[in-house]
Amino acid sequence: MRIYDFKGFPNPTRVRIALAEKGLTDRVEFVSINVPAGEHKQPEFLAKNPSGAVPVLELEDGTTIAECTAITEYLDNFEGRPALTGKGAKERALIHMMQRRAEAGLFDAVATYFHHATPGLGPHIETYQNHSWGEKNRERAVTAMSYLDDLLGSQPYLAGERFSMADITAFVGLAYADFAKIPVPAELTNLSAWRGRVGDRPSVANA
Ligand SMILES: N[C@@H](CCC(=O)N[C@@H](CS)C(=O)NCC(=O)O)C(=O)O
Repeated sequence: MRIYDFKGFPNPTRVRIALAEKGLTDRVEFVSINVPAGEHKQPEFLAKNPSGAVPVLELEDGTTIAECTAITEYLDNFEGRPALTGKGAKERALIHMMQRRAEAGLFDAVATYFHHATPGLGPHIETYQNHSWGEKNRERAVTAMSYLDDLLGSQPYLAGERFSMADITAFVGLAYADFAKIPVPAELTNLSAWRGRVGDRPSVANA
C-alpha cells in the first residue's frame, strides 16, 4: 500500500493516526506530495484524486482511495478486526454520525476559516477567498466545540465508551484550530479533559 500525503498537514495526520492505531504504519510506503508548491494540482496527482487533495491511498492493484473516512474504513477492515469504525449496525452508525458532526461542524469549519479568512496556503493556491464566509465558519467551529464539550460531559469518547474514527477527526480538528488561531474556550473543560486522554494515546502522540 502507498499513501500520498504531506506530513504534518491535518487530513494526512488523521490517516497517520489511524495507521498507527491499527499497527499498519510499517506496511505503507509514504509518497510526499508537495502541497504548498501546488504538486497536488498537477495532472499526475489529479489522475489519482480529481479533488486535488491529500491523502490518497493506493492499493497494490492500482486502486486509489481518497477521503480520510474511506481510507480509514479500508485500513480498519484490512485484516478483519475493525477497531475505529465500529462493529455491528448500531455502533457503526453512531461512529459515522459523530465522525460527520466532528468533520462538518469542527474540522471543515476550521479549514474553511483558514482558507477564506487567513492567507491560507498563499495566493497561488487560494485563488478564491470569501472572508465573511471564513469568519462565519470560525463561529461554527466554536459552536461545535461547545456541542462536543456538552456531549463529553456524559461519555468518555465522541461515539460512546470507545475511542473511534470520530475522535481522530475531532482531535486533529482542534489541532488545526490551534494552528489557525481559533482558541478553544477555557470553560470547555470536558473537551480539554478528552483532549488530554486522546493526546496520551501513542498513535496520537507520535503523529
Ligand atoms: N475531505 C478530504 C479533505 C482533504 C484535504 O482537503 N486535504 C488538504 C490537506 S490537509 C489538501 O490537500 N488541501 C489542498 C488544497 O486545499 O488545495 C479528506 O477527508 O481527505
